[in-house]
Amino acid sequence: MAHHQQDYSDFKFATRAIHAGQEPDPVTGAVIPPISLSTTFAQEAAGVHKGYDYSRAGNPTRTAFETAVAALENGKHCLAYASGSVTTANVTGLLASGDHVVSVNDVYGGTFRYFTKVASNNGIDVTFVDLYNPENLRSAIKPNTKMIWVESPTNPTLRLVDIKAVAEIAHSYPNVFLVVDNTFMSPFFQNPLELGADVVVHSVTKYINGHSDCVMGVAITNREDLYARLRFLQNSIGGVPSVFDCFLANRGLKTLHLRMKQHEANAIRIAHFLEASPLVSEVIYPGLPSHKQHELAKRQQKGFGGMLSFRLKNGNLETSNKFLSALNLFALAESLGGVESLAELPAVMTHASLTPEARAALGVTDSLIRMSVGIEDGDDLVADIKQALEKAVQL
Ligand code: P1T
Repeated sequence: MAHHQQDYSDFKFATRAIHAGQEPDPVTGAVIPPISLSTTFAQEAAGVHKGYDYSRAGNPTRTAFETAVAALENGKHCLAYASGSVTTANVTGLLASGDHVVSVNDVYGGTFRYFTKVASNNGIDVTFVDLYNPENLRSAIKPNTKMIWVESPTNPTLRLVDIKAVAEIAHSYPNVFLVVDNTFMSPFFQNPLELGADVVVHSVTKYINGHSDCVMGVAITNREDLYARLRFLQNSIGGVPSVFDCFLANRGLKTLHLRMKQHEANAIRIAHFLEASPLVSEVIYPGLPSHKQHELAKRQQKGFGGMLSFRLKNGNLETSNKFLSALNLFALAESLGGVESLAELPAVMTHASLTPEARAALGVTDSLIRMSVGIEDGDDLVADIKQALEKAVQL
């Protein structure tokens, strides 16, 4: 925006992660984009400026981060927000009262809450559909359907949606656009725009920042019409991230490729360990051949990621709590995607805002444990899980 940014689209992921949007500062030569705290920018004449007028509308540190994320998702445009949740609200702001949304049924609890308790108050009708069979989308679409909302893999039961198939169905209707929440995969393991999505969103709070120290979100698109409207909404609603958070997330994403490889290596080890354990009844990880959609995962994703869920044998609220409290390295905490390992109980924590019926239908039971596998030493993580299982589960 302010000065020419080189096009890195011909470069591979790691090069884009480090260079896109990171041109040395034209004034000082600083190699790292400075934190531009200024809320306002001097103009040469009224309305004549260097691309920035007021920081809510645009800020150089935010531009550096947005440019980098756009390059990682192979997208033209990226907009950053103060959280993943306000990103969801801004994207839903593309709709008007009377419009209809079809959402995959197994969404993040906060997204479910936004659709059912906020968007619905604004006259937006949302239908939740199991998209294991993409054809289910066709029967859910109504004449007033405008947006399809998908997560893949879903949070927390790691079901996949065939994004290409859903995009083809969505685009066979006029004025329907597809949004994919790509938080679980990160841009390193999946690029939904290439599969036909119109908008990709992330909770940057997770893998993109990667260090559990800022809350932020992004939306990426190649569509000029959607970008123009989203940019207008970003400025009008004003849910913009702090400049310091933009700096942190920009620093974090430079190691995204290295972190994702280690998250995945550790998750694969743990998934195999859990699957072999007599104290565990089911392991859900798209990288396991036992996962119902393993073939789709291999085709659609560039890797399997660092998230897994599993059920304790004969598990209930008490055994789940025992297991979670017995872990030493895994913090009992919500969130995911940071370098440190976390474990949680979705039924009571991240997915408590689903109705009990919705949780039961999805299999989000009191025995379902979700892990965000960090990048610590894999041997240490397996040993920690082993001792906690032995404390919690008696056969
Ligand atoms: O927390 P926030 O940055 O507002 O992002 C919301 C969000 C959106 N999409 C997905 C897939 C998410 O997982 C989240 C946030 N999730 C958690 C806090 C969690 O522990 O699952």
